[in-house]
Amino acid sequence: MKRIINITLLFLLIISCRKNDEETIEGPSLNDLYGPFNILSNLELNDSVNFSTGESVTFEMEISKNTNWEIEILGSSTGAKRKFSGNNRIISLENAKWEGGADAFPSFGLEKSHITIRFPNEENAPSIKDSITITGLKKDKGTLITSFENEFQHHWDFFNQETVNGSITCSDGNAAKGDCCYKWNGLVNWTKPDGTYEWAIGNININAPDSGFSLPANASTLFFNMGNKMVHTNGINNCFIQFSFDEDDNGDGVFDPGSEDRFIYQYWYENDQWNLISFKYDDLKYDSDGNIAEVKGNGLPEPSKLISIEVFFLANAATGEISEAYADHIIFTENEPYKP
Ligand SMILES: [Ca+2]
Ligand SMILES: [Ca+2]
Ligand SMILES: [Ca+2]
Repeated sequence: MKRIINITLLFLLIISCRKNDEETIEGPSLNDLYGPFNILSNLELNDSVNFSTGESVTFEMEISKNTNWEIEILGSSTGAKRKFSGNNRIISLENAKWEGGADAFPSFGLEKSHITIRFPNEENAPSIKDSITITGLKKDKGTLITSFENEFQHHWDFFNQETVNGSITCSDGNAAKGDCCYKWNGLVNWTKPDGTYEWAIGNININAPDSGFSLPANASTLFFNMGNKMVHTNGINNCFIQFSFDEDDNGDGVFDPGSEDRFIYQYWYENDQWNLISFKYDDLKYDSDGNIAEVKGNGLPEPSKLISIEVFFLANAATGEISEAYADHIIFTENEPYKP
């Protein structure tokens, strides 16, 4: 009896599959899948794009079949990169609309951008090359604290070891965004009086102007973001950036380290490229082990009370190496991390 039911089920299954086959008219045609590769309509781009006015670039092409395609955009002077990929026959604003962003730091500048379109699975397909000049940058969403483009502000502070240069540098092609960033470089190779190796290289205190940072109040939807690159350094476990976020909990206009919140966040070296450090401001209430952080104030991360951000570069002097690091583009964003 069981066997008969199984056979009946199998029969029904075959019938239903057949029925489906006959009625299927949606989905790719055989030509879309296996036909010859041709470009049916060529890419046509304007010479320039001004992202600051809301313009965007749409890559529109039609090819004869579904096959993998990749669009790569490369900033000629910044080296910024943006990639799109897909496997549809139609390339359009649905799958290839560029609004001026990069996949990671560095960001695009006002520059010529080289575009390459490839079809990696088609042996005889040409790679298509074009270019477009960026005449206006995309507008950042969020509250920009600084991108170090406007010189050292009078209300900031800094410290460098005697053997370290730490300052804003411009026009050396090293910024994550814009023309300038903050750079530390120097050799610190001594021990402290207690015999342990020195780690401090240099720091910068981004103090709020008298008017405050004007941040949104909700810590649970606010992200802190900064670009960071550590090079010529001591590698994994030997260098890091430490942020201190000082809050004026009682609102008297000064930070009292004995009774107010100083939240600490450490970002340890991962690689020698630009990285986006990004985290939710509210997460500062936890330490790196996920426990409630020990602070001296009310223990609540409160963006509207933030009065100073310290960016501190530390590296292990025991390695005897020159330490070099860059910081750029400190910006708060709402609901999601910054997009370079
Ligand atoms: Ca910058
Ligand atoms: Ca205070
Ligand atoms: Ca607080």
